[in-house]
Amino acid sequence: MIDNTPQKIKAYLAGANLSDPNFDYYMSELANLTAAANMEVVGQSRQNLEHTIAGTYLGLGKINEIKDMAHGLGAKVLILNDELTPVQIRNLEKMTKLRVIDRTELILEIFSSRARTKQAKLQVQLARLEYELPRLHPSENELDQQRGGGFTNRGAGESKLELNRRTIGKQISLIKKELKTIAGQEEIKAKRRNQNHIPKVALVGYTNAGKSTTMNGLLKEFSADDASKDVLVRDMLFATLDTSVRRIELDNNFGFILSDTVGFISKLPHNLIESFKATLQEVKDADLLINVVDSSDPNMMQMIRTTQNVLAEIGIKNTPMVTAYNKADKAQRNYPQFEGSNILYSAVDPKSIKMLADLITKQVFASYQEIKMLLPLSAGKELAKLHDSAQIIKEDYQSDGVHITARLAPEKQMQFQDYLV
Ligand SMILES: Nc1nc2c(ncn2[C@@H]2O[C@H](COP(=O)(O)OP(=O)(O)OP(=O)(O)O)[C@@H](O)[C@H]2O)c(=O)[nH]1
Ligand SMILES: [Mg+2]
Repeated sequence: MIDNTPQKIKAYLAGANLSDPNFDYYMSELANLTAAANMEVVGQSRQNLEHTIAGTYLGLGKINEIKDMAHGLGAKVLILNDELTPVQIRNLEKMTKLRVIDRTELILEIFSSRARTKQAKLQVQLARLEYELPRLHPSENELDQQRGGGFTNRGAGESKLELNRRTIGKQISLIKKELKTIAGQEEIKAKRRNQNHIPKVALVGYTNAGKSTTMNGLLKEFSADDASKDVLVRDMLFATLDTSVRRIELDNNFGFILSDTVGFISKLPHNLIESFKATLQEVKDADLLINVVDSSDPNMMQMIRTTQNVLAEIGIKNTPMVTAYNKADKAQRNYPQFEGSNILYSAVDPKSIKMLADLITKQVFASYQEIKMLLPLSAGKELAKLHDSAQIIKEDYQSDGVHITARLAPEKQMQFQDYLV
C-alpha cells in the first residue's frame, strides 16, 4: 500500500537556559508549538548561559554541535526558544545551514494557519508585518543578492529596502484602519448588549484548557434561544482566535453575557497581544473571569501563572475570578465539587455545568440586593436609568406610579434611595 500522508518537516529545538526555573516547561511548550505548526520534533539541545550571546544567541561550540546533530537527524529547521534579533537569526542560518525560526515566528505561524474570520486574519497579519519590519535586510532580497557586492549596487539594495519598508509601513496603516472599523462595529454591538446592564462573564485561560467546551456546555443547559450556536472545539493549540459572545439565561430571571476567546501561552509575542486587543476587549469589560485550567495537565500551575501574566499584560488586575479546574474526568478526581471561588469539574458533564452556573451566579450577583421601589409616573428619566443599571424582576404600572422589584449593585442603590418602599 502506498502511504500518501505528506512527510512532516523535521525540526530541531534549542534554547538558552539563563537559570530560569521554568526553562524545562518553556521547552516543552516549544515542542507543543512545533507540533501545532505541523512539524516533527527530532531532537533538542540546551545551553546554560548567564546571558544570551549578542550575535548568535548561543555559543559557537554549541551551535556547531547543534548543526551536526540536526543534520544527522534529517532536520531542516532549527527552532529557538526565545525571540531572536534579526542578526542572530541570520548568523544562525549561515552557521547551521538550517532554516531558523524563533519562538515568536512559530507562534505567528500557528495563528496565521488558524485565523478564519476577517478580524482574526487582519490581526495576525498586522502582528506579522510588525515582526517583519525590523527584520527586512537587503541581503535577503534575491534580486539584490544577484547583483553582487560593490558600492553602487549596495546603494540600489538599500533603496529597494527602503521601498519594501515603505510598502510594509503602508500595509500596516491600512490594516490598522480596517481593524478600527471592525472594532467600531463590535463596540456598537457591545453597547447594545450593555444596555440592560446584564453582567458580563468571560472565559479565559491557557490554550486547549477547555474554554470553548465549557461555553458549549453552558449553552446546552441554559441557552437563551435556540439560535445560539455552538463554538468550535478542537484538541489543538489556538483552536479559538476570535471572541464569541452568547447570552446565558438561568432560572429566576438571572442572565449573563458569556464570552469565549483566544487562549494564552507563555511569552506570547507582544505584537500579537497588541493586535488582539480588540478581540480581548470582552475580557477587559468583564465583571467576572472564569479562568479555565486543565487539571489533568502536570504543568497546571505554570499554566495558571501564564494566564495571570497575560492578563496583567493586557491591564487586567482586579476583576473577580473563578478558577475552574476542568477535565476532572481525565485527572480521575471526584467531581463536581467547589470551594470558595474554585471549582473542580468536567466541561462535558451536565451536573458539573450546573454547579459552575451556580457558582457564577453566586459570584456575579453576590453583592446585588433585591429592592422594592415606587417611582412616580413623572420620573421617566429615573425609570430609564433604572432599566439601564438594574435587573428588573417585576414592573407594575398603577395609578400611584410604577411598582418595581429589581436587583441592583450596591453602588447603584444610592441613586434610587428616594424611591425605596
Ligand atoms: N476529557 C475531557 N476532555 C475535555 C474536557 N473539556 C475539554 N476537553 C477537550 O479538550 C480539548 C480542547 O478543548 P477546547 O474547548 O477546544 O479548549 P479551548 O480552551 O477552547 O482551547 P483553544 O481555543 O484552542 O485555546 C478538546 O479536545 C476537548 O474535547 C473535559 O472536561 N474532559
Ligand atoms: Mg477555544
